[in-house]
Amino acid sequence: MPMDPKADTVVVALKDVPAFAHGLVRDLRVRWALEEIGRPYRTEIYEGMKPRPDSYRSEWQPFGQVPALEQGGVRLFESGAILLHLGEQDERLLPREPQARADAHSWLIAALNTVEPAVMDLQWVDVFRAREGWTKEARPGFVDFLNVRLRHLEDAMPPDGWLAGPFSIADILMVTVLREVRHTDILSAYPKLTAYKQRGEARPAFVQALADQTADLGAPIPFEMPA
Ligand SMILES: N[C@@H](CCC(=O)N[C@@H](CS)C(=O)NCC(=O)O)C(=O)O
Repeated sequence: MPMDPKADTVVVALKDVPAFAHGLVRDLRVRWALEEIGRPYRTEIYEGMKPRPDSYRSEWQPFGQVPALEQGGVRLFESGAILLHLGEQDERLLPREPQARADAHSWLIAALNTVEPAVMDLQWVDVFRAREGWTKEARPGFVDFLNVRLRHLEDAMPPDGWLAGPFSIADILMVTVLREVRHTDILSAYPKLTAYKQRGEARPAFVQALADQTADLGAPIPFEMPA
């Protein structure tokens, strides 16, 4: 539980992804949320290194990405939208007290729209375009920009507990975004962020979600960026 081949909730995920993506693929966010509320789900799996078929783009996700979710005859995509959808269904994911709920909304969008772009800039130069000469020149600027974001997040982070008070979908988003810099030691300068990420990763629902995702992913495959 909650992975169940007979479940009517479907999470679209990937298999056979490169090592740098193993454990980071964004269906983890959806699996984690479903684990938190004990909602059974099954997965529909696509090949990570092949373009998804046109039918996937027309029927599930217009950009061919994962995750996507089907539940009760409704399909949706974008991890943030999926988590908001699930949060509406269960207050263990989205608190009902007005200020806590507003905080959860704000932090969820901040994770996606303020912190993750800075993280992705760094992934871009370190992983996706690592072999291109311009990345050496661009990297210090991207690191500085990410550090500004992380310093402000560190300042706002409670010493223990969660962004909106109770644990919420905002934490699923923020913790999974912070995991995306695992190829660097950049987080070690931020003790509250480091502890927060560890608190998230210690939750039984996260541990189970990651184990189930890892089982679906298969072994990491070698990945060579074009020279
Ligand atoms: N903004 C999207 C991003 C989804 C995304 O980047 N998914 C990656 C996996 S983590 C993907 O499907 N990559 C394959 C591709 O873009 O073809 C979300 O949060 O759902």
